[in-house]
Amino acid sequence: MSTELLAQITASLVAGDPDAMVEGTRQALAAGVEPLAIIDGALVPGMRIVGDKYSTGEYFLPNLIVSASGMKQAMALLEPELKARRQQLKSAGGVVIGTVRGDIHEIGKSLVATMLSANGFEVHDLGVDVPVETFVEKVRHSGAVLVGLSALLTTTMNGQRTVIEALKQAGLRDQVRVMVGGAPVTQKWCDDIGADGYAQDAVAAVDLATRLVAAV
Ligand code: B1M
Repeated sequence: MSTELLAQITASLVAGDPDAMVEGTRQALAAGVEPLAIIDGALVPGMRIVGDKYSTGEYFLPNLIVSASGMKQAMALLEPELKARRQQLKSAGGVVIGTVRGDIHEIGKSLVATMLSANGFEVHDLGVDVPVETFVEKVRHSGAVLVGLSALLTTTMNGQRTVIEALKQAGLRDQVRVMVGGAPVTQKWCDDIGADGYAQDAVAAVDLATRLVAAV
């Protein structure tokens, strides 16, 4: 019964049907399936399948966005249940992420944040137009091992360099790895500003984050 429910949730996630996914999650909880089992046994494998299909060109960005949004809705149902049971997701590492100051583009950054969260990272999403000091303070107080900086404008890209410099000034640069991304960002830019890695999309960001955290 629970195996069937989990398979249904995975199938609706892969099919891009958030309503069915949320309903399936509700039914699984009502049937007594543990929230962690729903995450590990249905949602994460489903997101992995979607990511693989995107990587091979079978799925496109809209598929990723719909599935990520369904995953977010399902996680919103599960998080209070997890807290109530005092269960913790096995964290793959803490990540502070945001779109840099002056830039309000949110969709790509949120997609990366959701994919990281779906893959077990403890994500502190600071939102958009994030002041440099907010990144620094969050790194200082959260114990995160990774910082993700998104920028969509050529005029705001330099904000990524500014955050890296501020982390150095604060004596925190050696504690964290810095990952950058966003449409105008390139590997060359990443190297120029002294970031640790560049990912061109949300799936690549999960791979990169996993590698960077393993190297901390
Ligand atoms: Co804006 N905008 N926009 N915009 N906008 C672009 C970026 C632009 C390329 C459009 C164009 O002219 N063709 C252009 C930038 C030109 C440039 O600088 N080179 C532009 C401009 C000029 C502007 C304004 C200045 C327009 C104006 O007001 N005159 C203004 C700036 C506002 C500001 O930020 N201060 C502006 C405003 C807006 C809206 C508010 C209307 C809206 C944003 C709404 C929102 O986010 N809530 C918007 C949108 C929607 C876009 C486009 C059309 C789409 C962006 C998007 O969401 N893509 C965009 C054109 C384009 O990119 N083709 C454009 C989908 C998203 C999933 O992809 O964000 O690239 P993306 O994220 C990808 C990867 O980049 C990567 O993974 C994501 C998922 O695959 N990635 C990361 C992103 N962050 C990452 C972080 C990582 C790793 C990977 O690690 C940390």
